[in-house]
Amino acid sequence: MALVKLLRDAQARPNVRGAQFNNATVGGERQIATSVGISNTVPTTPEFNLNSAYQNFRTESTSQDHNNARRTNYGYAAESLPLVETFSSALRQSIITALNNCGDVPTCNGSGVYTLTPTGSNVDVFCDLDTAGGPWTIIASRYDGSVDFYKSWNEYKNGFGSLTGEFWLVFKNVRLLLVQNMKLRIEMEAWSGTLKHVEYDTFDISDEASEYILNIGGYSSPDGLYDALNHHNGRLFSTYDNGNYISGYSCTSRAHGAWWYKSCYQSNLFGKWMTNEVFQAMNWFNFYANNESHTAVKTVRMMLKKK
Ligand SMILES: [Ca+2]
Repeated sequence: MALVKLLRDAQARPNVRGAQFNNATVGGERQIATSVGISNTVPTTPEFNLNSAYQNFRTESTSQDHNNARRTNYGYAAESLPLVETFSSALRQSIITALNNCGDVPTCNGSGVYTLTPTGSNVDVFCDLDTAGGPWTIIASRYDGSVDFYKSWNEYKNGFGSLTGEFWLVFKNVRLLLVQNMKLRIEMEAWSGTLKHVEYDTFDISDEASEYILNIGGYSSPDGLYDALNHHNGRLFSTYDNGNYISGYSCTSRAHGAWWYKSCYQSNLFGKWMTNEVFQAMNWFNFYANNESHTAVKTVRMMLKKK
């Protein structure tokens, strides 16, 4: 890892190390070392605060004259700057690799893409630190129709879309997150601008061999949004190339989507992004209470929080 290289370089350059570690970042180095199992490699200070040190790095990284800022703040010699550059990126990466879920992200860092390691394997996610009740890990986001969700089984399993745009986090990664008990929140906005959301206190998805069976429970909605996912509880996932619905015709084709279809759906959040109230649209049954129709929605976010 880059950090190990950094420390090796530092040890090979004692004149630089002496200058570098005689300041508030010293403890930061110690924290990094601890996180990768090589503690006591460098000296430390008892009052060190990881969050504030990292915030300093964030501030520096946006500074137009960041080299001067580093010299001013930390007293680095000019010749140590390449090492400092490595140190900064190593610090950020080592913090990232220590995250098990979005709740571990220091709140000063803000919402953004982070690398979690809930099982030891890296999984990049978008952490939402702004929405009430969070932090939330976004597992699906749709808002402008830029990504076609009519995808194959392997794409739903392995990947499509972008974490900073529209995406489904894909089963491979969602299941890594589910080694920890998670609750699910689904937010949506109808084309009228009405916002509503539901939460499920339990959320799980089985493995690929059992075809990603949905398991939800503990529905609640302060908005009174109808529970249009319960219809799909216990169902296998279906894509156009792997139909697991109970129907004499193709649910995936008629719904132009992929979902835990039964015969066929009450919710179709991976359907087509379109305004029309048609069967193929990304929609949610009974969005407006008691209207008994599939209301097309403009935006959707599915998100998890560790319980
Ligand atoms: Ca099948």
